[in-house]
Amino acid sequence: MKICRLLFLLVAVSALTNDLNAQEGYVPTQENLDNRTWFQDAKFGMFVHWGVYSVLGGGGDEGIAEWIMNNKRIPIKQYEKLPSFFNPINFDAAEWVRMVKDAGMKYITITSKHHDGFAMYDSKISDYNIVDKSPYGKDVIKMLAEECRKQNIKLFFYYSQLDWHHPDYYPRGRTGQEFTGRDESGNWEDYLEYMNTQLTELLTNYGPIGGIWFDGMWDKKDADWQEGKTYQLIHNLQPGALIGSNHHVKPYPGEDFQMFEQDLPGENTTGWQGSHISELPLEMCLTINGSWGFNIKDQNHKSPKELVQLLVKAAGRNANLLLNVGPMPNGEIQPEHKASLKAMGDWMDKHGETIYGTRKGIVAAEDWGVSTQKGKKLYLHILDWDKDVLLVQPFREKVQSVVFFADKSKVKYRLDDYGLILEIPKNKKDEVDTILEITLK
Ligand code: FHN
Repeated sequence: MKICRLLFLLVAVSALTNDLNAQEGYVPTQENLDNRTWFQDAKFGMFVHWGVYSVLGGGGDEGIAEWIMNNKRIPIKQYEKLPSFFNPINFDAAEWVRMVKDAGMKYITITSKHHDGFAMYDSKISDYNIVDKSPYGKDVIKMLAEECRKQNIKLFFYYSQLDWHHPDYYPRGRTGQEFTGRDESGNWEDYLEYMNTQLTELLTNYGPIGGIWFDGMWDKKDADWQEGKTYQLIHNLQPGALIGSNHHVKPYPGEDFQMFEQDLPGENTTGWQGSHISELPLEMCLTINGSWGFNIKDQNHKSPKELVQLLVKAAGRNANLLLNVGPMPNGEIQPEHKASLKAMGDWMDKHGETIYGTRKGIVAAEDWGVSTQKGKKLYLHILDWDKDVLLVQPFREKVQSVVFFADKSKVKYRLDDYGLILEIPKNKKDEVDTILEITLK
């Protein structure tokens, strides 16, 4: 059985033509386009960086968690001990998915393999995985996929193209060099074949998935990643699956959404983002504290207010918020992060109507806030404004009514050539987001 399964995988991968660098001429199917709309309506998802690196919890250094192998220059021989310490006995897929739903999130994107090369699922092409190498011995990705289906939450797989463990990830890139202890040799084509085989496993063994979240091309910017072949493979196996790649440049043909790391679209506080904002569905990924993976020392937890405001600011720029947690090695989510997610869920319970299914509104993002819109309903999200009168300009639409979203009470306003002038008395302000609901004629 294992041999013919592997045979099927290898045939599926090698059947592809390999002259495409990007999936030139890619035409998304109607199913894919419908899933893009679903994605844009969903607005809010949970990112999960979980792996054997969580056992080290950052090693007492802030800012490193999933990068500890590279930053602490831990050779493969030593790092390979970690899986034998990884035993998440408290992992409860149902509780995770319930927590996601209670937070108002619609999908999960989890690390199926990160840069350390360790597969968090039952890979047949490599025994460097949670089933073969950890005392836990169970496929957590399978458990999560089943629970997501039960609770109607979509599941995306983060997959690292960068691999500090595989001998054929050669020539090495900017990271994971000689300290790993790998021979200074390797076959890049074999590595790409290996990667495509693992992706085939993820796209054939876990039911319909939301999509693939690639990361790591930036490690070998000039390499021939043959991503067209990979994208075609994915779209052949699951045409509706959405592909995104965190390469920080203009999306390549074959990609279905564009992500921004730790930055709102158009901003570049990290220095990574390209300036290009595509017409594709957009997503901003964000740490809930200062780390992606679990870091025992990291107390830079963002406040629920800050998190809600970033969700709103992203929605006002047509982008989803993919909010990250780094589970602990025992399989639990830190209590501080559970509390913040619950608080966001409470806010979404009351105000979700002004976020889900909307697109950025006719009023552009400003320092005071943003707008979201669904048809004739325009929502002004006033996030940071200490005056009692707000002038929105330009504003050329005809207005039928303006009310405070919270209690539907009337807002005093005047519309003239200058724009829309709105009165916002102090007692009507909300310290997180004062939402005005404008019904356009
Ligand atoms: O190196 C990764 C990092 O570990 C993490 O996965 C983030 C998530 O967007 N992406 C890379 C850094 O750009």
